[in-house]
Amino acid sequence: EALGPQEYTALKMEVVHLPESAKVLQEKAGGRKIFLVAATLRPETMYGQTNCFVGTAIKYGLFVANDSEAYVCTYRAARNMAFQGCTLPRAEITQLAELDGAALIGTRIKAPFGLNPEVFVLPMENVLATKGTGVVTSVPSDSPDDYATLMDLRKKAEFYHIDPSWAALDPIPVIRTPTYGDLTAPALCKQLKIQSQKDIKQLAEAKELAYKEGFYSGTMLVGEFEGEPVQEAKQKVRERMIDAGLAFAYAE
Ligand code: A2H
Repeated sequence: EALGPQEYTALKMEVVHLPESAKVLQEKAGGRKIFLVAATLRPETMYGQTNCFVGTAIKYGLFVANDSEAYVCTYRAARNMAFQGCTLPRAEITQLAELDGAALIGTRIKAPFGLNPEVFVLPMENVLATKGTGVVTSVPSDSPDDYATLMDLRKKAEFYHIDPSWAALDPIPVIRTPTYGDLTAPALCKQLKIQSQKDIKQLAEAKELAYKEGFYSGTMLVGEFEGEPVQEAKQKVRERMIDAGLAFAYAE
């Protein structure tokens, strides 16, 4: 756990299609556009999104951002956003609806900057209700947790109550590192013999290694900053997303 405040990038993933189980969002949104908001520490990897994760047992709310937009995230995150001025002014919180993460599974959303323009919402066991927004965008090329979870979902689609087609997008090379090549997370999962998202200890080690190698030695393979070191591209990609209205700064 970091000592100072974590500076996240809150990614606005606009809902394109809701399953029956999540129609309450549309009914309560008052005509506003609906976004799942995902907190990430690696904005430069967003080109490689293949899906998005929620915790099935976590409670999510639909919160007013302004007259034309509403955000799906935990109540805790909405309160932090309100105090940081990301949603309604004067730290006001207006909740329009509440639902379990399970109801969101199968929602189709836009993936800002993603080479796959749209992705599906899928379940992840290790999503913490007490961190970020409770929504995690998935980049299996560079996040060992995301890769291990995606492989679990593919192996046991029925067990996880998902349509196999929702987990069909493959990891996309986004960053090249000298040690792990173009697909850092799959390489590390193989090396550390990670079998599933339940291998918490090995995943913590893989996450650390992937983060350090990517940040200090990684080079962008795609996007506007192709060829640049991750250390330089990271902030630039973040600014581009914020300037485009696709993300905002979120700290906790
Ligand atoms: B990261 P830290 Cl490519 N529960 O984004 C579990 N994990 C969560 C979460 C929650 N409630 N909220 C955010 N996260 C994930 C991208 C990424 C991330 C890559 C590589 C590593 C990585 C794509 N997923 O994180 O404990 C989010 O996943 C490892 C550093 O606050 C977020 O960034 O340090 C990261 O964990 C924040 O974790």
